[in-house]
Amino acid sequence: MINKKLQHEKIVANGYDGTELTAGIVHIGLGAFHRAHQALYTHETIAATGAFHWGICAANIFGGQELVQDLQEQDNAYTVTEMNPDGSRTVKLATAIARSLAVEEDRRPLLEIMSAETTRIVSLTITEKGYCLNPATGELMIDNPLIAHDLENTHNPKTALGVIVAALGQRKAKGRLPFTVLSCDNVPDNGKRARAAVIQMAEAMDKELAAWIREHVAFPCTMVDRIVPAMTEESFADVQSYLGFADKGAIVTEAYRQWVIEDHFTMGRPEWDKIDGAMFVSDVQPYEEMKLRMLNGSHSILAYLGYLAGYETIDACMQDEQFVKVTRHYMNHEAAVTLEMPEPTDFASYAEKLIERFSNPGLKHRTWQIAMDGSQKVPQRWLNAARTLLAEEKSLAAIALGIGGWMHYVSGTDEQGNGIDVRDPMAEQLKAVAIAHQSEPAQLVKAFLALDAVFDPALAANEHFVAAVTDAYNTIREQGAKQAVALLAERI
Ligand code: NAI
Ligand code: CS2
Repeated sequence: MINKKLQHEKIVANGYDGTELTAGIVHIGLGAFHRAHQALYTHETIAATGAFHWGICAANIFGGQELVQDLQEQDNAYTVTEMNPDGSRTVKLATAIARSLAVEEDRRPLLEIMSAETTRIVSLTITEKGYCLNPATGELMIDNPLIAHDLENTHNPKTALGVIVAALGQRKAKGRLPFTVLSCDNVPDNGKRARAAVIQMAEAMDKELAAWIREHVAFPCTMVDRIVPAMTEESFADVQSYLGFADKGAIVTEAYRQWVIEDHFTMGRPEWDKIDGAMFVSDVQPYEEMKLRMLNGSHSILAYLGYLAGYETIDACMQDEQFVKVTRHYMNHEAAVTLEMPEPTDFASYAEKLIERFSNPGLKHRTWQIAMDGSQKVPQRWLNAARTLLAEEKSLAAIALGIGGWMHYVSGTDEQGNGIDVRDPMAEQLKAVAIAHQSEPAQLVKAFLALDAVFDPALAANEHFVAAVTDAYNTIREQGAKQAVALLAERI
């Protein structure tokens, strides 16, 4: 039964209370995004189709234990507040999560559910770093300590990859069909990368299992889009003041959403395309690249330059005309021109829609949040476009400014001399580079570019690229990020 407080006149309830569900989907990564995107899509699909066997069992394997407890206290039901650009909001009740699990130490309860007959899909939002891939090459980082642990502890692995391999091994042993692995992270070719990572992991554990996975398991690619900022005390308070009660599982997002899914599932899938914004296609790649370069690439430019300029949120950046001008220029002249789409695409309208979405005053999306894990995000958001622009002898001034901003940011000190809380799997290495070369900017830029987990050697050796990044880095160093953006805005 849904907690009574969530049955409320201001909440769109959508018809069922969750008790009739069985978990056809196991989701790993019960964070903000899953609740506002896949779990809501699934909720609305079940409400529309009555397919109660597509309930979700959502698990956290790294952190997020408190959220699981909070959700369990309200029978895993929670509200999704959609903030419209005009300031109005729609609050929806989501009840597709049939069960939630916190499996911090012992992964075996999760493995049991993943190998159950009823589980047909294992979906993931485990962040870019959760795939343990070298960001520049996409290869599994076999010497990553977590991977090394899993290769020794195949029955109680720590990583999502290890858990997937172990669960597939159990299904094979029991003669069960394999579930489909559905990556919903902002990773290019996310299905292909997840497949390569899982197969490489399996190869190191059990070659026969690896061959079975290669032959039988589907890893569809997806493009996922919905801006979902991490909840803050202010956003919880705002939801509470609107609803009149506290919802510890609440999430606040925009009205916009999109989900493009490669239609390749071995044990069926919900009819997600019954719901607005979701569609099944045969090839996701062009949509995914467009979104990664246009939306996420802009986000990262705004995150690094905006943070250094003292803007706490993306909507605050968008109140600065120079930031808007540089973002628009980046999208139209450094991202869109590098994309190849299967059909004519109106990039300029897409860019304007993104500017509208970024400007939504109802979304307090912190620049600090987006700046997180930059070593994993920079290659896929900017560097493919950079390579194309260099080959075509086109300017990449906005990308160079983004990279220069990233280098300042990960050095760990802001323009006022305050420390920056840099969250990144490579944080220590990045800081060491900055400290070693702090008095020689040109060397510092070269040393950052020499990090081959982020920049490939050919790019790092390209003199136009090095010159553009060095110039951007120095401008920020001498004039500050806000002025560096203004100077670029004047030139474009
Ligand atoms: P979040 O911080 O709320 O949740 C992160 C989730 O990832 C948690 O469930 C955590 O347990 C899990 N996680 C972290 N490191 C992990 C690891 N090494 N292995 C396994 N699980 C791990 O973040 P949020 O907003 O849910 O975003 C998660 C991912 O979803 C993003 O990294 C991105 O790839 C994707 N995404 C997010 C969007 C957003 O606007 N928030 C929109 C589109 C995609
Ligand atoms: C953001 C994305 O955190 C980030 O790095 O750029 O999570 C962004 O909000 C989503 O991709 C929007 O779909």
